[in-house]
Amino acid sequence: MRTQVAIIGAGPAGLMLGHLLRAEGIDAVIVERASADYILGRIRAGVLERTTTDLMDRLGLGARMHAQGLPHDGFHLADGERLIRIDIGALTGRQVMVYGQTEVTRDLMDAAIDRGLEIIYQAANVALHDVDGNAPYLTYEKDGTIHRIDADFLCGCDGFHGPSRKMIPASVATAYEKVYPFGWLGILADVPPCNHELIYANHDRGFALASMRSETRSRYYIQVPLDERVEDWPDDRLWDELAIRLGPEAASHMTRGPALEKSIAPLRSFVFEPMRHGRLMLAGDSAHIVPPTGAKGLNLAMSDVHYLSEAIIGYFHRNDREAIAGYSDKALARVWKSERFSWQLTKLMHRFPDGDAFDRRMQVADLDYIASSVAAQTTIAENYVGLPL
Ligand code: RFL
Ligand code: PHB
Repeated sequence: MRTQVAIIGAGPAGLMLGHLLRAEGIDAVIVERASADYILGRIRAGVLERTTTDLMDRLGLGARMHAQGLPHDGFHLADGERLIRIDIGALTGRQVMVYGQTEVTRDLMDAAIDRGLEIIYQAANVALHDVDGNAPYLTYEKDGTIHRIDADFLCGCDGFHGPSRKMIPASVATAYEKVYPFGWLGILADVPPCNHELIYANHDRGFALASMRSETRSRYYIQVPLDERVEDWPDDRLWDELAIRLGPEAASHMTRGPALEKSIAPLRSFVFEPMRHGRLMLAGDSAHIVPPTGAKGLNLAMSDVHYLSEAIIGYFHRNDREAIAGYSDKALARVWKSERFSWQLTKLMHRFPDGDAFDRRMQVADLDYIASSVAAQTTIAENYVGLPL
């Protein structure tokens, strides 16, 4: 098979990239290791920046998101008894949208066939070849046969563990990484949220987050040590811990229910430079990871593919080779700003096992300043709602 752009990975990055290219008449094929059901069963992001919702709208795929998603004007930072509301609506004139990654993915998957975007699911042993020559291609196995796709460009949208990033030689690359000494244990349950907005809580026993997917489905997280096991957290223990960490006011509105999903995710900051090598471009989690505290991972994947689609469209429609060459720097400039925000919010809201009394005083001073300064709240709000593309 021959196509213009072969995309590895049908997560949000790969699917959105495929659609943005198809909307400009560029041929694209997505090769995905998992099945569609498996991808739709992964519970991940919940908060969309305006930049992300604008991309869905531009493609004409925002109808269900606007009907079912929850626009939010603000969120809370809690520290002990104190609740600081960040009024993102008043401070930035914009909102975020609470609409699950699962739903975004479903909307993009459902529209693929109609728009001529082919997705090959359950492709095993995907391998990239000749990425620094003029005729790159990939191979994969399906139904006992080896298939080959020749393309002008290969786009690695295959997440943190995919094969694409490994094709960029160490001699030209730099990886920056910070691994945090804790993870997030998440629970999804069909119960109404305890607050109509998100609450990020810094408690003596560790961080907690009250989030949601809809008015009847809640998503909560707690900070746990890295060696914690999900089996050690039966539902009752987890609800008890959430009630303590989120504080009496939130706890009094918290409805308990059986877990639909429960899992632990490690926290990491990671950036891989450059995001292009020859005719291979990386986008989304394949090139960078942020800790989930800032709700930036999915949104960064979307801004990457916005820049990447513009570069590829420039190449095919205007023979603009510079755009391809400039993709990495352009994407990384926004990536690093989101990395900074996610890292700062993580440091502000979590208890670090090696943290001392001074570190804690710094958190309290920071939160005091945020509580009293419109400038500080504006900084948080404009980062949370999403920096301009
Ligand atoms: P994905 O979603 O990981 O998709 C990559 C796809 O590539 C496929 N793949 C392969 N395909 C073919 N061959 C191979 N060898 C392959 N290897 C892998 C995989 O099967 C998969 O389908 O990456 P993408 O598209 O870059 O999207 C990134 C986002 O998924 C991620 O950044 C967010 O989920 C992060 N995140 C959040 N982001 C936000 O913007 N807001 C949030 O509120 C938010 N909350 C979260 C999160 C991530 C979490 N976890 C579990 C990591 C909360 C959590 C708990
Ligand atoms: C979520 O609802 O899953 C969620 C919300 C906000 C975050 C991270 C995760 O910062």
